Amino acid sequence: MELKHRPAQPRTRTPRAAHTGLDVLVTSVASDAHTWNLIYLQLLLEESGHRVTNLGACVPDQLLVDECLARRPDLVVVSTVNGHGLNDGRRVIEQLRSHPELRDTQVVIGGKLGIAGSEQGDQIAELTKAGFNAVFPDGAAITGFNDFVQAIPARSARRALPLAGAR
Ligand code: B12
Repeated sequence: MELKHRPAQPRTRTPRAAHTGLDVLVTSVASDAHTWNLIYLQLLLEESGHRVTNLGACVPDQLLVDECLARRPDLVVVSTVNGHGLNDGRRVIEQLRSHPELRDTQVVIGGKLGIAGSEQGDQIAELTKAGFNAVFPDGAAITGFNDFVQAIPARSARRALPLAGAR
């Protein structure tokens, strides 16, 4: 619907944020059909000024790999809540890291990673060892995730780094 009267333009402009926002891929894993976790993460990230592509639930491994290779996101956020996160996560990160182009991509995983009562400490250790940059189990404060994301420079900014510091 077209607006007949345009609302008045604000007189002042919000100063541009120093952080220009990241290209983020939000995804679940092949076995997981839950979706509200993904919507939550998308809204959270968009609210902080990031651009989100949400692949949705039950994402086949190869689709995730293909999307990462095609989009080269600054950050991949894997969410899983059905209790199979440890196995799914290990398999997915192994496939992503097997591509040289994705070895340095920031990839995190979070949610209800195992079934109730399973050891969160072990899950974090295993998933980190498998190649995730960070693991956010259920119950972890969301501020930890926000701080982690905020510390990632966008790829455009990384390209502009002096060669000595670039990876
Ligand atoms: C709705 C629901 C469903 C719906 C999903 C519909 C849909 N379109 O999403 C349906 C009916 C399909 C479903 C199916 C199943 N479900 Co279900 N489901 C739920 C329920 C009731 C709510 C989930 C929800 O939407 N929460 C709202 C979102 C916003 O919150 P969230 O998912 O908890 O995510 C939060 C955090 O985990 C965190 N988070 C998540 N990911 C990430 C990632 C990062 C990086 C970070 C930082 C944070 C983060 O942030 C979110 C906000 O706090 C929960 C129980 C509950 N009360 O949580 C069970 C639950 C998740 N389901 C469960 C199970 C077992 C199943 C089934 C296996 C049941 C079955 N036997 O068929 C199937 C699995 C299907 C599959 N293939 O995955 C279990 C998982 C057990 C576990 N992990 O210990 C739960 C916990 C129920 C229970 N108590 O047993 N489910």
